Amino acid sequence: MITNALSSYQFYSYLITAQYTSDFNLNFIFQGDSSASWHLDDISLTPFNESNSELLVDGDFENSLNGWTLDCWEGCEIGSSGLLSMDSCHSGSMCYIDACTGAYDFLFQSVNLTSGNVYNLSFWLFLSAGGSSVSRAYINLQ
Ligand SMILES: [Ca+2]
Repeated sequence: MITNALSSYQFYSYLITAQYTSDFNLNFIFQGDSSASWHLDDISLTPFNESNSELLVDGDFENSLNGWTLDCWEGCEIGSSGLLSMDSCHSGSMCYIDACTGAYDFLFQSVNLTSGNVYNLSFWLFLSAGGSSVSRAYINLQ
């Protein structure tokens, strides 16, 4: 879980070992308020030491969210799932920002991982306006 106080883009990188062979959902779950937006860009998931073997589609959000599924919690107003933005992106023209106020919006993509293999997940994340006590980001692969 990542909380507030990201005054600029931060780079996150994790090594993950698949516990079994299956399709997994890579989930980004954001909770925010009306004053701040989570900005997400340049997501990468590759086999360890194979940085040219990208498993994700449109991890840089330059291709119209192709490959991604968006959703929002029922506590959000209808239609308030996240969206593409041209504001304060890490690279290129577009990035993903959350839009739900007070509850959660979701962004996920399915990837197939092989049992015992190690993967490197990385992404850039920025919270505009400093956020608040309700600004949280959850990232998981399940
Ligand atoms: Ca981008």
